[in-house]
Amino acid sequence: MGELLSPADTYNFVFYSVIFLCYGSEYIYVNNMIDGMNGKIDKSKIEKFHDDGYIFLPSYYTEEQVKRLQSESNDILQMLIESSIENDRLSNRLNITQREDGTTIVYSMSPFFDLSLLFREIGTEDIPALHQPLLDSKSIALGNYSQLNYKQKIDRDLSLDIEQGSDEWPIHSDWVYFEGWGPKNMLITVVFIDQCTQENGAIEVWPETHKESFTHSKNGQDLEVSEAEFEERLDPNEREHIVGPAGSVLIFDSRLVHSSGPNNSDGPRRVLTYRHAPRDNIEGEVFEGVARPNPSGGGFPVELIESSYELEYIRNK
Ligand SMILES: O=C(O)CCC(=O)C(=O)O
Repeated sequence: MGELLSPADTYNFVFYSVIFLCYGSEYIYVNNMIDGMNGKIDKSKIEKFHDDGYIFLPSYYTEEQVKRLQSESNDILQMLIESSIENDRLSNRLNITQREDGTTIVYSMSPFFDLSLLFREIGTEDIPALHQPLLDSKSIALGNYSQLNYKQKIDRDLSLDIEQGSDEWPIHSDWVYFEGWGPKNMLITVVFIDQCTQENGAIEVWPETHKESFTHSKNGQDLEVSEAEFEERLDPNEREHIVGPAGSVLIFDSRLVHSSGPNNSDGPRRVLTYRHAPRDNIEGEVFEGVARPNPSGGGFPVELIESSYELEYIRNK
């Protein structure tokens, strides 16, 4: 005859089983959901980030938050265009080009950290929390190297000198602009203010290219992967278009090769592109989650000049 468990043993068995079911399963849960914002950065995303060089979080921000992003972008653009007209000079924050088809298009705008508390807080609070599980470190926003890429047509006559160009971004890695002086392990984080589609010029990435380095050549003011390297080492079939709804977030390693085509739609294709680096890799001062890496690489801070013109416009309104 087998031995029966004593009442004390039965109690212990039940007690420890309950403890294991509660705390054991929580332990597994905690380790699968590596403390990302809203649990969105899980282990598989961390692996993808290291393997492919990027991750994509569709609809990260709610529709309500997207409306705030859009209205902030509209207000800033209106202020910069109106103050440029009022002062009869194009704001140095704005990069506006005239395409071959005659369309005037706002390509990019920077710096913006001094113009928008909303955009600054996204860069100093939301994004560093998303980066934490990817970097294992606190990330710091590089304020003067973050920009808003509008890809937005302007219908009115600005009566200002606008250079001929295009709204395409050449095939490049961002790191080549910083190599030799910039903080290591930089990340690029793109917040979709509008839906991004192939038609309106969504960003395209070449997965895994962050593991190699590519020779770039000059194309006007931009750098792009040299033609020979493109032919030899990049397969257009491996390019991925990162399409998704407004409010989505794309995070990629600054060495990843990427580009984007023209906006052939009628609406804007706006994205915030933030540059961040781990705190330990930044030399120089950090203030409230923002750094201006040294040397700033851009001469005199643009915002210190531009804000005087912007205030003049607001005062005259
Ligand atoms: O906004 C885009 O379409 C691309 C931006 C980009 O490539 C960059 O900022 O380096």
